[in-house]
Amino acid sequence: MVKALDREPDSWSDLALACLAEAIKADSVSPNPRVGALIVDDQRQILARGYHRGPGKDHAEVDAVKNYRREVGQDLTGKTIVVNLEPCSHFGRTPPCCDLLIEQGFSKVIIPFADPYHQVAGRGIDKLRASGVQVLEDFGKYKDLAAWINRGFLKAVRQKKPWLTLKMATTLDGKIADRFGGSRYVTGSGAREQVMDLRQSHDCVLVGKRTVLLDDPRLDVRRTNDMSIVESGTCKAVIDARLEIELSANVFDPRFGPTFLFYDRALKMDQDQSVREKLLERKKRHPDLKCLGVDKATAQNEDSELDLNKIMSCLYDLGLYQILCEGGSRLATSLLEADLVDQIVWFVAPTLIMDARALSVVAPDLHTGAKNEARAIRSIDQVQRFINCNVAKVGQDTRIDLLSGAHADLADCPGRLHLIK
Ligand code: AOF
Ligand code: ZN
Repeated sequence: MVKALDREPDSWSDLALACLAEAIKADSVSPNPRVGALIVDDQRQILARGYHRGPGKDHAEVDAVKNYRREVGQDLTGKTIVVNLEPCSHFGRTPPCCDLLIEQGFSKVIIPFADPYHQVAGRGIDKLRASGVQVLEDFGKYKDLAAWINRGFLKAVRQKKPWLTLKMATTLDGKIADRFGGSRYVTGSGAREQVMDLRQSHDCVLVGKRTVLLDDPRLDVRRTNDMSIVESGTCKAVIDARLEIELSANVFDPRFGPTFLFYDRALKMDQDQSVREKLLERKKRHPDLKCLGVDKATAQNEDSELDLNKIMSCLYDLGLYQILCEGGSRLATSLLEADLVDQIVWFVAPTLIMDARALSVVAPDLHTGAKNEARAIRSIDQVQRFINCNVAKVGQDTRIDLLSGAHADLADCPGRLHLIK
């Protein structure tokens, strides 16, 4: 996944990029951030590298120090360390990194920004400076990329909500399936390969009931390696308010990874034996299945859906900070209406279905019913607008990367990912 830089770093900015390349060697480390570290000398030569491999494992700084000792020597006096997050100052799963850096005699620490995590939040910087270590908050032109690779962590720590990416695959006329629900292979193999990357780099794949009923997706990661197929599971979240998904569905197959099932909390367990039985059956098939009861958005409305804000909060509480929603149209529409979408990856195939009844990618009128039709009528000045960050050709398809207006500061990132990947 990570290519070595093809030239020697000639500025702090290039070291910043090399540091980010270390950080993203780990795919998903939630609830922790992706962190890389470089130990460099006065000539800005990289002497040792390190990165964080996941909760409970060494922090990047510790990994780099261990690698330095193994590969270079014991004395770190006067060295500089480049880290893509403020060194921690707290006893968490591991001891404070700032103490280690002080003990080892580092003279300079270069970071992009302070860690917003409440246990750190500037204390690491203060402690280092109080001990005479120079701390520079300077990742130059790569400060936004540093924020991008930790967008899940940063949003979760600041807002107690995960980062939500919506993936769409449509025809030119905005259809995700034909009128019979057939949706396989809207886009080509290149786009599907990129969806595997998205699944791998997110902590959890979220889908609605209808997608499961229509497609019975596995939502796992499949890659072709030397003619053989390598499969790995993903964590999945499925919204099935009334427990209508068949027990035999792939989302309940433990071979494809852990699953969270969100259902309507108002379903009466004691009164309705079948609800209890359905939950038990599902847990029997999938030992890692967690069933979570959630309130409806509006209790008085029968048609109303589960409260998506609550589901997002649950995912946050579970330590899942970067969520990929893979449909369907109803869930996507509701997430967009609730203003919960941070990023959209939209694949468009060069095809037209030309059937008005084919399933549209976002279509509120399908589920709000006639009584809510007035809500669905919007004039052109009421459109939801996104920032167009990057457009790329993927085989015959087009990938459009979009961000919500709240993330304008990250708008250049999707087009610059090749710098670190
Ligand atoms: C990491 N890796 O390389 C750095 C982190 O409880 P712990 O020990 O896992 O600490 C997690 C916190 O430490 C994390 O939320 C972040 O604020 C800080 N820095 N974390 O996982 C690292 N440098
Ligand atoms: Zn640390």
